[in-house]
Amino acid sequence: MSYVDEVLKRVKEKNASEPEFLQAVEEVLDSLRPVIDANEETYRREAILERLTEPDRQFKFRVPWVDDKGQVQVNTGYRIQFNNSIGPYKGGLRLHPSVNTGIIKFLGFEQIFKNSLTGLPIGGGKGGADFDPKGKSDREVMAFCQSFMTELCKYIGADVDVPAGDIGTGAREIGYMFGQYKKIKSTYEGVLTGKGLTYGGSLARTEATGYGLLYITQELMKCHGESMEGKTVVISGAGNVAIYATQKAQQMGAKVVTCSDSTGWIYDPEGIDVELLKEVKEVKRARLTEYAAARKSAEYHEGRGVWSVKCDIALPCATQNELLLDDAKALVANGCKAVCEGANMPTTIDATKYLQENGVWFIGGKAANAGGVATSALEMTQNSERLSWTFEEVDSKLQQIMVNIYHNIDDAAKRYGQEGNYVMGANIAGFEKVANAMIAQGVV
Ligand code: NDP
Ligand code: 2IT
Repeated sequence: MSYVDEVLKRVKEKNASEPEFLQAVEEVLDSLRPVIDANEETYRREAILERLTEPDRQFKFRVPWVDDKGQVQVNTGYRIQFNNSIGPYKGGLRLHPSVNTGIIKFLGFEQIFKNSLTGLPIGGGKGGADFDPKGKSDREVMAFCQSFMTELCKYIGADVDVPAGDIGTGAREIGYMFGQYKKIKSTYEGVLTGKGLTYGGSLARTEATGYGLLYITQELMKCHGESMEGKTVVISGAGNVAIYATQKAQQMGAKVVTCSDSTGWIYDPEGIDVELLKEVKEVKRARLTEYAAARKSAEYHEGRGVWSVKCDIALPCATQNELLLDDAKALVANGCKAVCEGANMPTTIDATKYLQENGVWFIGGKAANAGGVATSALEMTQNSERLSWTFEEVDSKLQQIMVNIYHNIDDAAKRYGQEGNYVMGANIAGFEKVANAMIAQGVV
Protein backbone atom coordinates (compact mmCIF):
# COMPACT_ATOMS: atom_id res chain seq x y z
CA MET A 1 0.00 0.00 0.00
CA SER A 2 1.32 3.48 -0.79
CA TYR A 3 2.24 5.79 2.10
CA VAL A 4 -0.70 8.09 1.25
CA ASP A 5 -3.18 5.20 1.33
CA GLU A 6 -1.76 3.88 4.60
CA VAL A 7 -2.15 7.25 6.29
CA LEU A 8 -5.61 7.82 4.81
CA LYS A 9 -6.73 4.47 6.20
CA ARG A 10 -5.37 5.28 9.64
CA VAL A 11 -6.89 8.78 9.68
CA LYS A 12 -10.29 7.31 8.72
CA GLU A 13 -10.10 4.72 11.50
CA LYS A 14 -9.06 7.29 14.08
CA ASN A 15 -11.55 10.03 13.15
CA ALA A 16 -14.57 8.05 11.98
CA SER A 17 -17.05 10.43 13.58
CA GLU A 18 -15.65 13.53 11.86
CA PRO A 19 -16.83 13.45 8.22
CA GLU A 20 -15.83 17.02 7.35
CA PHE A 21 -12.31 16.48 8.68
CA LEU A 22 -12.00 13.24 6.71
CA GLN A 23 -13.24 15.01 3.56
CA ALA A 24 -10.62 17.74 3.93
CA VAL A 25 -7.80 15.25 4.60
CA GLU A 26 -8.83 13.04 1.69
CA GLU A 27 -8.88 15.97 -0.73
CA VAL A 28 -5.42 17.13 0.33
CA LEU A 29 -3.67 13.76 0.60
CA ASP A 30 -5.13 12.50 -2.66
CA SER A 31 -3.81 15.48 -4.56
CA LEU A 32 -0.38 15.29 -2.87
CA ARG A 33 0.26 11.81 -4.29
CA PRO A 34 2.76 12.90 -6.96
CA VAL A 35 4.87 14.84 -4.41
CA ILE A 36 4.70 12.12 -1.75
CA ASP A 37 5.44 9.33 -4.22
CA ALA A 38 8.51 11.21 -5.46
CA ASN A 39 9.92 11.49 -1.88
CA GLU A 40 8.18 8.59 -0.21
CA GLU A 41 11.15 7.36 1.81
CA THR A 42 11.87 10.69 3.48
CA TYR A 43 8.25 11.60 4.16
CA ARG A 44 7.51 8.12 5.52
CA ARG A 45 10.58 8.11 7.79
CA GLU A 46 9.71 11.59 9.06
CA ALA A 47 6.02 10.58 9.47
CA ILE A 48 5.14 13.89 7.84
CA LEU A 49 1.57 12.94 6.94
CA GLU A 50 0.82 11.47 10.38
CA ARG A 51 2.16 14.63 12.02
CA LEU A 52 0.25 16.90 9.61
CA THR A 53 -3.08 15.20 10.27
CA GLU A 54 -2.75 15.20 14.08
CA PRO A 55 -3.25 18.65 15.67
CA ASP A 56 -0.49 19.94 17.96
CA ARG A 57 -3.19 20.26 20.63
CA GLN A 58 -6.93 20.83 21.03
CA PHE A 59 -8.87 22.65 23.72
CA LYS A 60 -12.55 22.02 24.42
CA PHE A 61 -14.20 23.93 27.23
CA ARG A 62 -17.46 24.92 28.92
CA VAL A 63 -18.77 28.43 28.21
CA PRO A 64 -21.45 29.44 30.74
CA TRP A 65 -23.27 32.77 30.39
CA VAL A 66 -26.51 34.38 31.53
CA ASP A 67 -29.26 35.29 29.03
CA ASP A 68 -31.60 38.31 29.23
CA LYS A 69 -34.17 36.32 31.23
CA GLY A 70 -31.60 35.51 33.93
CA GLN A 71 -31.29 31.92 32.72
CA VAL A 72 -27.81 30.36 32.70
CA GLN A 73 -26.87 28.97 29.28
CA VAL A 74 -23.98 26.59 28.55
CA ASN A 75 -22.11 26.31 25.26
CA THR A 76 -19.03 24.35 24.22
CA GLY A 77 -15.95 26.29 23.12
CA TYR A 78 -13.06 25.00 20.99
CA ARG A 79 -9.58 26.01 19.91
CA ILE A 80 -7.49 23.65 17.86
CA GLN A 81 -3.83 24.55 17.36
CA PHE A 82 -2.95 22.48 14.33
CA ASN A 83 0.51 23.33 13.10
CA ASN A 84 2.91 26.17 13.93
CA SER A 85 5.92 25.21 11.86
CA ILE A 86 5.92 28.40 9.78
CA GLY A 87 4.46 30.88 12.30
CA PRO A 88 2.08 31.37 15.25
CA TYR A 89 -1.25 29.55 14.96
CA LYS A 90 -3.67 31.71 12.98
CA GLY A 91 -7.30 31.19 12.05
CA GLY A 92 -10.83 32.30 12.77
CA LEU A 93 -13.45 31.57 15.41
CA ARG A 94 -16.76 30.16 14.14
CA LEU A 95 -19.91 30.79 16.17
CA HIS A 96 -22.66 28.55 14.78
CA PRO A 97 -24.89 25.83 16.28
CA SER A 98 -23.33 23.25 13.93
CA VAL A 99 -19.83 23.68 15.43
CA ASN A 100 -18.22 20.50 16.79
CA THR A 101 -14.71 19.04 16.99
CA GLY A 102 -14.81 17.68 13.43
CA ILE A 103 -15.84 21.02 11.90
CA ILE A 104 -13.11 22.92 13.75
CA LYS A 105 -10.55 20.26 12.84
CA PHE A 106 -11.40 20.43 9.13
CA LEU A 107 -11.13 24.20 9.20
CA GLY A 108 -7.85 24.12 11.15
CA PHE A 109 -6.38 21.56 8.78
CA GLU A 110 -7.28 23.65 5.71
CA GLN A 111 -5.84 26.71 7.41
CA ILE A 112 -2.32 25.17 7.51
CA PHE A 113 -2.11 25.07 3.70
CA LYS A 114 -4.00 28.30 3.10
CA ASN A 115 -1.78 30.25 5.45
CA SER A 116 1.32 28.78 3.84
CA LEU A 117 0.05 29.89 0.41
CA THR A 118 -0.18 33.52 1.53
CA GLY A 119 3.62 33.61 1.72
CA LEU A 120 3.37 35.12 5.20
CA PRO A 121 4.66 33.57 8.46
CA ILE A 122 1.45 32.13 9.93
CA GLY A 123 0.63 28.60 11.13
CA GLY A 124 -2.77 26.89 11.15
CA GLY A 125 -5.45 26.95 13.86
CA LYS A 126 -9.19 27.37 14.26
CA GLY A 127 -11.76 27.68 17.03
CA GLY A 128 -15.30 28.60 17.87
CA ALA A 129 -18.36 27.47 19.75
CA ASP A 130 -21.82 26.01 19.17
CA PHE A 131 -23.28 29.40 20.17
CA ASP A 132 -25.75 31.04 17.78
CA PRO A 133 -25.45 34.85 17.76
CA LYS A 134 -28.63 35.06 15.67
CA GLY A 135 -31.52 36.59 17.58
CA LYS A 136 -29.39 37.38 20.66
CA SER A 137 -29.23 40.87 22.18
CA ASP A 138 -25.91 42.75 22.21
CA ARG A 139 -25.71 42.12 25.95
CA GLU A 140 -26.16 38.39 25.49
CA VAL A 141 -23.49 38.31 22.77
CA MET A 142 -21.15 40.25 25.09
CA ALA A 143 -21.83 37.85 27.98
CA PHE A 144 -21.04 34.87 25.78
CA CYS A 145 -17.89 36.47 24.29
CA GLN A 146 -16.54 37.43 27.72
CA SER A 147 -17.06 33.95 29.12
CA PHE A 148 -15.55 32.37 25.99
CA MET A 149 -12.45 34.58 26.24
CA THR A 150 -12.09 34.00 29.99
CA GLU A 151 -11.02 30.45 29.09
CA LEU A 152 -9.53 31.02 25.62
CA CYS A 153 -7.11 33.69 26.90
CA LYS A 154 -5.06 30.96 28.59
CA TYR A 155 -4.05 29.49 25.26
CA ILE A 156 -3.53 32.43 22.89
CA GLY A 157 -1.18 35.41 22.53
CA ALA A 158 0.23 37.74 19.86
CA ASP A 159 3.20 35.39 19.26
CA VAL A 160 1.38 32.17 20.13
CA ASP A 161 -2.03 31.95 18.53
CA VAL A 162 -4.02 34.81 16.96
CA PRO A 163 -7.75 34.13 16.36
CA ALA A 164 -10.03 36.20 14.08
CA GLY A 165 -13.53 36.18 12.60
CA ASP A 166 -15.40 33.48 10.69
CA ILE A 167 -19.09 32.55 10.40
CA GLY A 168 -21.00 34.35 13.17
CA THR A 169 -17.93 36.24 14.40
CA GLY A 170 -17.61 39.78 13.09
CA ALA A 171 -16.35 43.12 14.41
CA ARG A 172 -18.85 43.17 17.31
CA GLU A 173 -17.77 39.77 18.67
CA ILE A 174 -14.05 40.46 18.15
CA GLY A 175 -14.46 43.76 20.03
CA TYR A 176 -16.02 42.09 23.09
CA MET A 177 -13.41 39.32 23.05
CA PHE A 178 -10.51 41.78 22.72
CA GLY A 179 -11.86 43.82 25.65
CA GLN A 180 -12.03 40.76 27.87
CA TYR A 181 -8.53 39.55 26.89
CA LYS A 182 -7.11 42.98 27.73
CA LYS A 183 -8.98 43.07 31.04
CA ILE A 184 -7.73 39.67 32.18
CA LYS A 185 -4.16 39.89 30.85
CA SER A 186 -3.58 43.61 31.44
CA THR A 187 -1.76 43.74 28.17
CA TYR A 188 -2.53 45.56 24.95
CA GLU A 189 -1.37 43.31 22.15
CA GLY A 190 -2.45 42.16 18.71
CA VAL A 191 -3.94 38.93 20.02
CA LEU A 192 -6.93 39.02 17.68
CA THR A 193 -7.34 40.32 14.14
CA GLY A 194 -10.39 41.88 12.56
CA LYS A 195 -10.37 44.48 15.35
CA GLY A 196 -12.15 47.83 15.05
CA LEU A 197 -10.22 50.59 13.32
CA THR A 198 -9.90 52.71 16.47
CA TYR A 199 -8.13 49.97 18.45
CA GLY A 200 -5.61 48.26 16.20
CA GLY A 201 -7.70 46.93 13.33
CA SER A 202 -6.43 47.13 9.77
CA LEU A 203 -8.13 49.06 7.03
CA ALA A 204 -9.36 46.68 4.31
CA ARG A 205 -9.57 43.63 6.63
CA THR A 206 -13.38 43.74 6.52
CA GLU A 207 -13.33 43.69 2.73
CA ALA A 208 -10.28 41.44 2.33
CA THR A 209 -11.74 37.95 1.86
CA GLY A 210 -14.32 39.02 -0.71
CA TYR A 211 -11.98 41.43 -2.49
CA GLY A 212 -9.17 38.84 -2.51
CA LEU A 213 -11.54 36.28 -4.02
CA LEU A 214 -12.23 38.67 -6.90
CA TYR A 215 -8.54 39.56 -7.37
CA ILE A 216 -7.65 35.89 -7.88
CA THR A 217 -10.73 35.28 -10.04
CA GLN A 218 -9.77 38.25 -12.20
CA GLU A 219 -6.21 36.92 -12.60
CA LEU A 220 -7.59 33.50 -13.55
CA MET A 221 -9.82 35.07 -16.19
CA LYS A 222 -7.01 37.29 -17.47
CA CYS A 223 -4.67 34.32 -17.88
CA HIS A 224 -7.35 32.62 -19.99
CA GLY A 225 -7.77 35.69 -22.19
CA GLU A 226 -10.99 36.83 -20.48
CA SER A 227 -12.03 39.72 -18.25
CA MET A 228 -14.63 40.30 -15.53
CA GLU A 229 -16.32 43.03 -17.55
CA GLY A 230 -19.91 42.12 -18.45
CA LYS A 231 -19.78 38.69 -16.80
CA THR A 232 -22.79 37.31 -14.92
CA VAL A 233 -21.79 36.12 -11.45
CA VAL A 234 -23.72 33.94 -9.07
CA ILE A 235 -22.82 34.22 -5.37
CA SER A 236 -24.12 32.28 -2.36
CA GLY A 237 -24.16 33.63 1.18
CA ALA A 238 -25.02 37.09 2.41
CA GLY A 239 -22.36 37.56 5.06
CA ASN A 240 -18.94 39.19 5.20
CA VAL A 241 -17.38 37.25 2.32
CA ALA A 242 -20.43 37.37 0.01
CA ILE A 243 -21.07 41.09 0.52
CA TYR A 244 -17.54 42.25 -0.33
CA ALA A 245 -17.18 39.73 -3.15
CA THR A 246 -20.33 41.23 -4.65
CA GLN A 247 -19.03 44.76 -4.21
CA LYS A 248 -15.67 44.05 -5.87
CA ALA A 249 -17.22 42.04 -8.72
CA GLN A 250 -19.45 45.03 -9.48
CA GLN A 251 -16.49 47.41 -9.35
CA MET A 252 -14.83 45.16 -11.93
CA GLY A 253 -17.82 45.54 -14.26
CA ALA A 254 -19.52 42.19 -13.60
CA LYS A 255 -23.19 41.71 -12.71
CA VAL A 256 -23.93 39.72 -9.54
CA VAL A 257 -27.47 38.37 -9.66
CA THR A 258 -27.86 36.24 -6.51
CA CYS A 259 -27.21 35.99 -2.78
CA SER A 260 -28.51 33.59 -0.14
CA ASP A 261 -28.80 32.86 3.56
CA SER A 262 -29.71 29.76 5.50
CA THR A 263 -33.42 30.17 4.83
CA GLY A 264 -33.63 31.31 1.21
CA TRP A 265 -32.10 33.06 -1.76
CA ILE A 266 -32.51 36.13 -3.92
CA TYR A 267 -32.50 36.38 -7.71
CA ASP A 268 -32.08 39.98 -8.74
CA PRO A 269 -31.67 40.22 -12.54
CA GLU A 270 -30.81 43.92 -12.33
CA GLY A 271 -27.86 43.15 -10.08
CA ILE A 272 -27.64 42.94 -6.29
CA ASP A 273 -27.94 46.30 -4.53
CA VAL A 274 -24.93 46.02 -2.18
CA GLU A 275 -25.86 49.00 -0.04
CA LEU A 276 -29.30 47.52 0.59
CA LEU A 277 -27.79 44.09 1.31
CA LYS A 278 -25.38 45.68 3.83
CA GLU A 279 -28.24 47.51 5.52
CA VAL A 280 -30.29 44.31 5.81
CA LYS A 281 -27.42 42.06 6.94
CA GLU A 282 -24.80 44.23 8.67
CA VAL A 283 -27.05 46.83 10.32
CA LYS A 284 -30.45 45.21 10.86
CA ARG A 285 -29.11 41.61 11.05
CA ALA A 286 -32.35 40.62 9.30
CA ARG A 287 -33.43 37.93 6.81
CA LEU A 288 -33.23 38.26 3.03
CA THR A 289 -37.01 38.61 2.82
CA GLU A 290 -36.37 42.22 3.88
CA TYR A 291 -34.10 42.72 0.87
CA ALA A 292 -36.84 41.41 -1.44
CA ALA A 293 -39.46 43.60 0.26
CA ALA A 294 -37.35 46.72 -0.39
CA ARG A 295 -36.38 45.98 -3.99
CA LYS A 296 -38.81 45.62 -6.91
CA SER A 297 -36.50 43.68 -9.23
CA ALA A 298 -35.71 40.97 -6.64
CA GLU A 299 -37.35 37.55 -6.38
CA TYR A 300 -37.12 35.69 -3.05
CA HIS A 301 -37.14 31.88 -3.02
CA GLU A 302 -37.27 29.62 0.02
CA GLY A 303 -34.57 26.95 0.37
CA ARG A 304 -31.48 26.63 -1.83
CA GLY A 305 -31.15 27.27 -5.56
CA VAL A 306 -28.51 29.84 -6.58
CA TRP A 307 -26.56 27.28 -8.67
CA SER A 308 -29.53 26.82 -11.01
CA VAL A 309 -29.15 30.40 -12.27
CA LYS A 310 -27.31 30.81 -15.58
CA CYS A 311 -23.91 32.43 -15.05
CA ASP A 312 -20.33 32.78 -16.31
CA ILE A 313 -18.76 32.59 -12.85
CA ALA A 314 -19.95 30.98 -9.59
CA LEU A 315 -18.57 32.02 -6.21
CA PRO A 316 -19.77 29.93 -3.24
CA CYS A 317 -19.38 32.16 -0.16
CA ALA A 318 -21.62 30.66 2.55
CA THR A 319 -20.49 27.39 4.13
CA GLN A 320 -19.10 23.85 3.65
CA ASN A 321 -20.77 21.37 1.28
CA GLU A 322 -23.20 23.85 -0.23
CA LEU A 323 -22.36 23.04 -3.88
CA LEU A 324 -23.27 19.41 -4.63
CA LEU A 325 -22.90 17.18 -7.69
CA ASP A 326 -26.30 18.15 -9.11
CA ASP A 327 -25.42 21.82 -8.68
CA ALA A 328 -22.14 21.23 -10.55
CA LYS A 329 -24.13 19.58 -13.35
CA ALA A 330 -26.49 22.56 -13.54
CA LEU A 331 -23.56 25.00 -13.67
CA VAL A 332 -21.86 23.06 -16.49
CA ALA A 333 -25.14 22.74 -18.42
CA ASN A 334 -25.58 26.52 -18.13
CA GLY A 335 -22.10 27.26 -19.53
CA CYS A 336 -20.37 28.38 -16.31
CA LYS A 337 -16.65 28.94 -16.96
CA ALA A 338 -15.16 29.37 -13.51
CA VAL A 339 -15.87 28.43 -9.89
CA CYS A 340 -13.77 30.03 -7.14
CA GLU A 341 -14.47 29.25 -3.49
CA GLY A 342 -14.97 32.16 -1.08
CA ALA A 343 -16.13 29.77 1.66
CA ASN A 344 -14.13 26.89 3.16
CA MET A 345 -14.80 23.58 1.38
CA PRO A 346 -18.18 24.65 -0.09
CA THR A 347 -17.89 22.18 -2.98
CA THR A 348 -18.12 18.43 -2.37
CA ILE A 349 -15.36 16.21 -3.76
CA ASP A 350 -17.58 14.66 -6.46
CA ALA A 351 -18.86 18.10 -7.53
CA THR A 352 -15.29 19.40 -7.75
CA LYS A 353 -14.25 16.46 -9.93
CA TYR A 354 -17.26 16.94 -12.20
CA LEU A 355 -16.47 20.63 -12.68
CA GLN A 356 -12.81 19.93 -13.41
CA GLU A 357 -13.59 17.07 -15.82
CA ASN A 358 -15.98 19.33 -17.69
CA GLY A 359 -13.46 22.08 -18.27
CA VAL A 360 -14.59 24.52 -15.56
CA TRP A 361 -11.65 26.46 -14.08
CA PHE A 362 -11.85 25.67 -10.38
CA ILE A 363 -9.90 27.37 -7.58
CA GLY A 364 -10.46 25.91 -4.11
CA GLY A 365 -10.89 27.91 -0.93
CA LYS A 366 -7.34 27.44 0.36
CA ALA A 367 -6.15 29.68 -2.44
CA ALA A 368 -9.25 31.67 -3.34
CA ASN A 369 -10.26 32.88 0.14
CA ALA A 370 -6.71 33.35 1.48
CA GLY A 371 -7.03 37.13 1.18
CA GLY A 372 -8.79 37.29 4.55
CA VAL A 373 -6.11 35.61 6.60
CA ALA A 374 -3.37 37.30 4.54
CA THR A 375 -4.77 40.68 5.53
CA SER A 376 -5.03 39.45 9.12
CA ALA A 377 -1.29 38.81 8.93
CA LEU A 378 -0.86 42.37 7.63
CA GLU A 379 -2.86 43.54 10.67
CA MET A 380 -0.41 41.62 12.90
CA THR A 381 2.50 43.35 11.15
CA GLN A 382 0.95 46.79 11.69
CA ASN A 383 0.26 45.97 15.37
CA SER A 384 3.89 44.87 15.85
CA GLU A 385 5.29 48.05 14.38
CA ARG A 386 2.57 50.13 16.10
CA LEU A 387 1.58 51.80 12.86
CA SER A 388 -1.44 51.72 10.59
CA TRP A 389 -1.24 51.69 6.85
CA THR A 390 -3.69 53.38 4.48
CA PHE A 391 -6.51 51.48 2.79
CA GLU A 392 -4.68 51.75 -0.53
CA GLU A 393 -1.46 50.31 0.92
CA VAL A 394 -3.19 47.29 2.43
CA ASP A 395 -5.39 46.76 -0.62
CA SER A 396 -2.45 46.87 -3.02
CA LYS A 397 -0.53 44.33 -0.90
CA LEU A 398 -3.64 42.13 -0.90
CA GLN A 399 -3.88 42.34 -4.69
CA GLN A 400 -0.23 41.38 -5.05
CA ILE A 401 -0.62 38.45 -2.65
CA MET A 402 -3.63 37.07 -4.56
CA VAL A 403 -1.91 37.42 -7.95
CA ASN A 404 1.16 35.65 -6.51
CA ILE A 405 -1.01 32.85 -5.12
CA TYR A 406 -2.57 32.32 -8.54
CA HIS A 407 0.81 32.01 -10.23
CA ASN A 408 2.27 29.81 -7.47
CA ILE A 409 -0.57 27.30 -7.66
CA ASP A 410 -0.57 27.40 -11.46
CA ASP A 411 3.20 26.76 -11.53
CA ALA A 412 2.99 23.96 -8.94
CA ALA A 413 0.33 22.18 -11.02
CA LYS A 414 2.44 22.55 -14.16
CA ARG A 415 5.55 21.20 -12.37
CA TYR A 416 3.70 17.94 -11.79
CA GLY A 417 2.23 17.76 -15.30
CA GLN A 418 -1.27 18.79 -14.14
CA GLU A 419 -1.73 22.15 -15.84
CA GLY A 420 -5.03 23.77 -14.84
CA ASN A 421 -5.52 21.59 -11.75
CA TYR A 422 -5.47 24.46 -9.27
CA VAL A 423 -6.66 22.23 -6.41
CA MET A 424 -3.59 20.07 -6.76
CA GLY A 425 -1.39 23.13 -7.32
CA ALA A 426 -2.63 24.78 -4.12
CA ASN A 427 -2.24 21.70 -1.98
CA ILE A 428 1.26 21.03 -3.30
CA ALA A 429 2.49 24.62 -2.99
CA GLY A 430 1.01 24.92 0.51
CA PHE A 431 2.37 21.56 1.62
CA GLU A 432 5.98 21.88 0.38
CA LYS A 433 6.79 24.90 2.52
CA VAL A 434 5.26 23.41 5.69
CA ALA A 435 6.85 19.98 5.18
CA ASN A 436 10.29 21.54 4.65
CA ALA A 437 9.93 23.61 7.83
CA MET A 438 8.78 20.56 9.81
CA ILE A 439 11.75 18.48 8.68
CA ALA A 440 14.19 21.33 9.38
CA GLN A 441 12.85 21.74 12.93
CA GLY A 442 13.20 18.06 13.84
CA VAL A 443 10.80 15.73 15.59
CA VAL A 444 8.69 18.07 17.76
P1 NDP B 1 -20.91 35.29 7.94
O1 NDP B 1 -21.37 34.75 9.23
O2 NDP B 1 -20.65 36.73 7.78
O3 NDP B 1 -21.91 34.85 6.78
C1 NDP B 1 -22.20 33.52 6.52
C2 NDP B 1 -23.27 33.46 5.45
O4 NDP B 1 -23.45 32.11 5.04
C3 NDP B 1 -24.62 33.94 5.95
O5 NDP B 1 -25.32 34.49 4.87
C4 NDP B 1 -25.27 32.65 6.43
O6 NDP B 1 -26.68 32.69 6.43
C5 NDP B 1 -24.76 31.67 5.40
N1 NDP B 1 -24.68 30.35 6.03
C6 NDP B 1 -23.94 30.00 7.10
N2 NDP B 1 -24.15 28.74 7.44
C7 NDP B 1 -25.03 28.29 6.59
C8 NDP B 1 -25.64 27.04 6.42
N3 NDP B 1 -25.36 25.99 7.22
N4 NDP B 1 -26.50 26.89 5.39
C9 NDP B 1 -26.77 27.94 4.57
N5 NDP B 1 -26.22 29.16 4.68
C10 NDP B 1 -25.37 29.32 5.67
O7 NDP B 1 -19.60 34.43 7.59
P2 NDP B 1 -18.44 34.75 6.54
O8 NDP B 1 -18.99 35.46 5.35
O9 NDP B 1 -17.33 35.33 7.28
O10 NDP B 1 -18.00 33.28 6.12
C11 NDP B 1 -18.54 32.60 4.98
C12 NDP B 1 -17.59 31.48 4.57
O11 NDP B 1 -16.31 32.04 4.24
C13 NDP B 1 -17.30 30.43 5.65
O12 NDP B 1 -17.09 29.18 5.02
C14 NDP B 1 -15.99 30.92 6.26
O13 NDP B 1 -15.28 29.86 6.86
C15 NDP B 1 -15.29 31.40 5.00
N6 NDP B 1 -14.20 32.37 5.19
C16 NDP B 1 -14.37 33.52 5.89
C17 NDP B 1 -13.34 34.43 6.01
C18 NDP B 1 -13.49 35.73 6.68
O14 NDP B 1 -12.54 36.53 6.67
N7 NDP B 1 -14.63 36.05 7.26
C19 NDP B 1 -12.01 34.13 5.45
C20 NDP B 1 -11.96 32.93 4.67
C21 NDP B 1 -13.02 32.09 4.57
P3 NDP B 1 -27.44 32.93 7.82
O15 NDP B 1 -27.19 34.35 8.17
O16 NDP B 1 -28.87 32.63 7.55
O17 NDP B 1 -26.83 31.97 8.80
O1 2IT C 1 -11.07 30.84 7.11
C1 2IT C 1 -10.33 31.83 7.27
O2 2IT C 1 -9.27 31.97 6.65
C2 2IT C 1 -10.78 32.88 8.19
N1 2IT C 1 -11.86 32.78 8.75
C3 2IT C 1 -9.91 34.07 8.46
C4 2IT C 1 -8.85 33.73 9.47
C5 2IT C 1 -8.02 34.89 9.95
O3 2IT C 1 -7.18 34.63 10.83
O4 2IT C 1 -8.17 36.01 9.47
